[in-house]
Amino acid sequence: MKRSINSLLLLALVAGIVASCNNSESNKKGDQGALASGAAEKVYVAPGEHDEFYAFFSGGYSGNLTVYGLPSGRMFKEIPVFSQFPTNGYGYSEETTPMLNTSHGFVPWDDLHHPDISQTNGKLDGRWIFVNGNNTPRIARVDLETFETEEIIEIPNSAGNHSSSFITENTEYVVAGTRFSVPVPQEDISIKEYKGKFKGALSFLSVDQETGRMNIKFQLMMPGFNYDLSHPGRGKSHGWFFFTTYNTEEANSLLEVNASQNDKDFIAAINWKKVEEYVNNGGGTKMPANYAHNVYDHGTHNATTTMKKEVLTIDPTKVPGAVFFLPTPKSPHGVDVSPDGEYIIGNGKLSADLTIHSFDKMIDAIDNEKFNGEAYGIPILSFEDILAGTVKQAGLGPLHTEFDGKGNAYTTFFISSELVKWNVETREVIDRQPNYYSVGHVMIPGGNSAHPFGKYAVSMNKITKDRYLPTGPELEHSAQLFDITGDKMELLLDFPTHGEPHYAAGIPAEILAPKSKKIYKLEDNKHEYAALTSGDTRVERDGKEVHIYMSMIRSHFTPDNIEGIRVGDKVYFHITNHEQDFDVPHGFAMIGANNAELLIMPGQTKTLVWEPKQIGVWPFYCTDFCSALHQEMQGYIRVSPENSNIELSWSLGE
Ligand SMILES: [Cu+2]
Repeated sequence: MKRSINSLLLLALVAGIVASCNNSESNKKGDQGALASGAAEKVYVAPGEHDEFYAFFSGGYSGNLTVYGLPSGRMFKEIPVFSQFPTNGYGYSEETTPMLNTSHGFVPWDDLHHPDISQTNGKLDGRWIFVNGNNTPRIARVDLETFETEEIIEIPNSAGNHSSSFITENTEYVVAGTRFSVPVPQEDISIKEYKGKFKGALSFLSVDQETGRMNIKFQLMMPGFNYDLSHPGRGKSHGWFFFTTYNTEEANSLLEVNASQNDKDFIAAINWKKVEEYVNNGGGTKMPANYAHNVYDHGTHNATTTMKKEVLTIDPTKVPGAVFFLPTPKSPHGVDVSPDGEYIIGNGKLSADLTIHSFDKMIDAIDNEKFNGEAYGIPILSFEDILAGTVKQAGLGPLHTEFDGKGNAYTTFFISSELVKWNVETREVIDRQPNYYSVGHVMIPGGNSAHPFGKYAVSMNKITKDRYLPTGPELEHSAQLFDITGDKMELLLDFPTHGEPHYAAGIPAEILAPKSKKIYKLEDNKHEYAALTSGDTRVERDGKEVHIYMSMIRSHFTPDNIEGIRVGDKVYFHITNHEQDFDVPHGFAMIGANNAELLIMPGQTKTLVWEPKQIGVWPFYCTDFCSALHQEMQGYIRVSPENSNIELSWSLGE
């Protein structure tokens, strides 16, 4: 019977059948009626009032992180992380381009999947949010005072950095697990040699508790499966990390069929405290590597890149008691740990049932060495020994689970497009609500911590058709907000999200809002090219390089007229914003610059490079409407022929 359900599921997946995706008439009836006005009141945040939660959504293939308010669904900000962002010049200014350096060169894009907020004792502390770059494996740290990307570290020996970036309950570690296994070290071999030769690196990045700085402490070199998602243990399971696998078949072609053969794949249970102890005692093998570590400094307003040359690798069979496989049906995607740390929920995307493992039973089986075989020397536990229970036939295509902190779990079902609420102890389904359509992740603020804020659940849906006015063949993806305070979930709101929303992380506004930075103090500006007073402004020539030390304040640049620039020069505009007032950035754009603009925060210095190719008198201007005389905030640069002897000069108010 199970086999036939699995084959049906597989068929549905392969054929791309999306259930309940097309009946807009009945949907409209379902959404409205008596409750519609009540729902509107629950999401209404009156003009001038603030939302209760911040929600950070991954932008998927936009490479960015977007910030929304809940319950209003209003978008507050887009934070550039892995992609160049013309809106504020990130990845274009001289100060920020180093953030996008990698061992493959400058890579101004990535596919951002899973945000996770830092924790202390299993509670969200709002210091940082970590996100992963999936394509060119990277982990970034965004500071939650400035909402700016402060650090990006590349992950060597990894490919498709998908089971990332999740953190332990005191932010000791951020993990970066590979989805694709690859030869380690990379070599020129036949792809047919996959089985046994490819490795799956699971990287543990330590986090400095003062600065947030990351460092790859060790990489576990696991068998060549696909490591899809991960979650930390907490409470009694603190010290453990759990990763789902698929393709335990180690197929290298037509995975939709060939990686769906085994009835069960694994959740890899990693006792990271044991590995850490092994490493601290000198264990592991240092291996040559080449990866970029990019750090942004808020004092100098500058990012720097360091290329690292070594990484510590661990053979899991050398650390007894540290790594085990938990058999889990079937091609599991999400793995989610209950707030108390006891239940490890594996969602086999080709299984009709949800599998709930017991941490206590797992420890008992390990202590009694009740193993049921091994894979590449790693003990496999027996499914029956560790199973706490199953949620039977809860839906089709389970993906992800979050918790409300009141004993309930909320699981998304991609194929049957629904959110299902069930009781963690009794495994009984309590409620189900349709999603519009093809839901991926669900987020409850604090849902990946020991202390969720179980008021709202947000589903992130892959398909949006017929929910909004059409905008050509593509619609923005969609999030749906549910009130989860009652027995039944209540759909309150649809709102669009930018790019492809994967995971999201939510946090009460009262934790973040009071510490949000309002200006950069000018006296703390340590930028080497800053002009801290208008007296510091000047223009200097060094061969063909010209450095303009410029300042800006409402509503002029100092200087605003510059002569003596020549065709073939490389002109650096180093511009310091002298405002010391909240929310008064100025912009800067130069005609003909093969670049974006700059957006410079109060007290900050940023640099734009311009290589003039044509003689003439060329204007620049402020791009951010800053005052009644914003249009007057402009200037000119005279460009003379390459061989001219016009003297360098600059002026204001003459
Ligand atoms: Cu301005």
